[in-house]
Amino acid sequence: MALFITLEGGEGAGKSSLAEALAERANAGGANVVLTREPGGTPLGDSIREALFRSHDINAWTEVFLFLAARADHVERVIRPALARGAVIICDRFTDSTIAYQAYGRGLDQDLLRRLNREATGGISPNLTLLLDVPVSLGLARSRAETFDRIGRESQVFHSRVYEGFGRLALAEPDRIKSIDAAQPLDAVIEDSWALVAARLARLGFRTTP
Ligand code: Z5A
Repeated sequence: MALFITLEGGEGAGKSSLAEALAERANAGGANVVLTREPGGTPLGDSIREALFRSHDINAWTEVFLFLAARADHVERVIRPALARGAVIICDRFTDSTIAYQAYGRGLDQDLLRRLNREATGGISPNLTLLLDVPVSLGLARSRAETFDRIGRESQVFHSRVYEGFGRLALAEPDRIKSIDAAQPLDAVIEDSWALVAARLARLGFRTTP
């Protein structure tokens, strides 16, 4: 049985750091782990990622279709095959990011974006989504020390709308989307997240005490 986990949250929430830690622990427990991200995860997805973040001025719908093109390729080449062979997939961002950033952040039609997400994924949905909840100002401050992409450079008001969007998504789907306090030190974020992931892995028969 496969397990599809996605990590979501605003800029600088700590998703990449957490993804690596979770993958390492799940691997140690004997799972076949696929660590991937969006946009990206395939050669075409990586090219789209570069185009998305290198270009300075992209129309909001152009942005949507680039994210969705990357997603459709990623699902077909990486996610669906991994699910078929029973892997544990840990994916840094997925469909919820499109709703949070393009619907709540950019103000595009949410129902239409949901329909487009369904087309791009063929209806595949994560079993578990960890939403790293960090106040916008703290997340931005963490990321400013790193490289900032085009969307990261949007205003604080934009990032606040995205934050609100993620919160609403979590309220609407409490069984799938679990909020993690990501303002804590990274070790605590990892422990809280691992408790949720380990419970799912244990149900699938994997060791969870590496
Ligand atoms: N996007 C979109 O609009 N629509 C979509 O459909 C999709 C994406 C899929 C790129 O995403 C952009 O694409 C993103 C949303 C948009 N733009 N924004 N904003 P990305 O995931 O590649 O980029 P990101 O979210 O900007 O990543 P990030 O800033 O690197 O954040 P992160 O992966 O969540 O954090 P991190 O790299 O693990 O950590 C950042 C720094 O904080 C680093 O120095 C860590 O050491 C530090 N850190 C992490 N956790 C902690 C804790 N707990 N305490 C202290 N310091 C910490």
